[in-house]
Amino acid sequence: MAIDYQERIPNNVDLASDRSLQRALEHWQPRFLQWWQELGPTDFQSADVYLRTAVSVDRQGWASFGTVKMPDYRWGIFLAERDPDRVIGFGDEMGKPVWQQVPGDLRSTLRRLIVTQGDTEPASVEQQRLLGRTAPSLYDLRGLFQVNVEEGRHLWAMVYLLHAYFGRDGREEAEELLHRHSGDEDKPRILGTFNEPISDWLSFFMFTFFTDRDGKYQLMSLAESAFDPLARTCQFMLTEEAHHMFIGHTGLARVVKRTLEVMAELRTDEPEAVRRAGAIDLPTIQRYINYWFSSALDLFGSEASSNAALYFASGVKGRPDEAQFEDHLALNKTYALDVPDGRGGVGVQEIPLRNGMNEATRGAYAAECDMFLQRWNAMIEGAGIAFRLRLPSRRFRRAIGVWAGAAVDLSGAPISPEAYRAGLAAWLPSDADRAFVHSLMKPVTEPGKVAGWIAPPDRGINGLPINHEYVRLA
Ligand code: BYC
Repeated sequence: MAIDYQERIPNNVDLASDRSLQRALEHWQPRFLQWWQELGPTDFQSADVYLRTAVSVDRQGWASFGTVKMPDYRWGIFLAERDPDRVIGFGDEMGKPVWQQVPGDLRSTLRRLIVTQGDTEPASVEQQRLLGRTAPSLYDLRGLFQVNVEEGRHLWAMVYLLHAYFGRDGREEAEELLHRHSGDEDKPRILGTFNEPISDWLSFFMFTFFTDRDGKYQLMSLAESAFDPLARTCQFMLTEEAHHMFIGHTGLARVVKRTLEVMAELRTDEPEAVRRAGAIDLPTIQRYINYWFSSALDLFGSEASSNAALYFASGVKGRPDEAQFEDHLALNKTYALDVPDGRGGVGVQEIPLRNGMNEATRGAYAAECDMFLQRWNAMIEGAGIAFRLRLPSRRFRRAIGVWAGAAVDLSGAPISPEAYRAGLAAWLPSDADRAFVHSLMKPVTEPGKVAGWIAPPDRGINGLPINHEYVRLA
């Protein structure tokens, strides 16, 4: 169904035919806009931004680009087309028709997942709200705002499901999504990472690289759901999400590129010399990777999870790209899990495969992250420098799961609590690192110019040149 832009809430779900749902969402809309004004990107609400907006859910030509003031962005409800023949692709209900309504016995499970997913979207906007003040270029400023408006739309995606399928409880949860705030002591966001401030652009690129990529994996899992409206919602969210990760990996590649240029100019690999020349030294980039990767790993949940087994068995949540697996039942199989053995070593525990789904997905995620690190390592090697970027072990600095709180080094080897505490100071960004990175965060607002700590992008947006005025400041 085409997207109806005549409506107050653009949609392709025929909202006009369900008056009470339409009224309920129109009641929520001004609250969302108020939240956007209060906790969305600060300072730039009246700037003209070159943004893309979804105009169709077809794979080809789904977006249109144009200059918009952010509060006028058309946040709407877009689901991928329905496949009338779709059947459940995994678990105990495999082969049966997918659900168009929420089964009574899975109501609270599904609601909790949708609320958890929904909560991350406004959280990330809140985390990033001050970043516009220090953007390294207008190109990057536009990228930040594109991410922000689309995370706002992803909130709409989850709020639609809550309103349309969960009655009064759903409406209450939708209100709560605007009441919890990132970092709020009394009402924090649900998942850990989403309460950590993102106050510099290196962290922003780390976040869009590591955390948005968790988002991709979670959305891919939910896109397999037997609850068809959830699956279709997530399928379309993934289309938008790809650009967020693009911002992350190209942003980090540009940071590394600039650092290598400065190292070549100075003929040094001395971190202090690199810093004095206004670039970010490779060891600091490594410490930021250690921090953001370990933080993102927790977002996959515990290694051994009875929740994950229930999601899989019931059809609520599958594995990313479930079709690529041969066996969609995952019964009578085990997953060999590394666990602390309680004596300072590592043991192996066999758990039912269904309980190990979080860990299997976390493994695929880590492999994808590593692929990008190897690309950057190829750049570093090409520059003749011996340093290599590495992902820390999946056991490192965990707060969720069997390794939560465990004293391990970057390679995952158990160490004494004293060595761990001392090691953390060297492995994670120090106050001095953060102060240095912050000192580089000076806004660059002249079209085509880019801050000295990051290389320019390879190309502009939607075929426009890099020096296009992507944001016209009011
Ligand atoms: N922090 O069996 P467990 C994105 C809780 S990012 C705090 O280990 P389960 C985006 C858990 O809730 C993707 N609590 O885990 C990115 C449970 O609590 P209760 C967001 C945590 O349930 C960038 C208990 O621990 N999407 O989209 O198998 C920008 C035991 O649970 C954490 C989703 O998360 C944590 N890290 O899996 C914008 C998808 N981890 O119920 C957006 C929806 C676990 O005992 N969520 N807990 O009180 C899920 O699928 C699952 O809830 C999780 C956890 C994968 C998060």
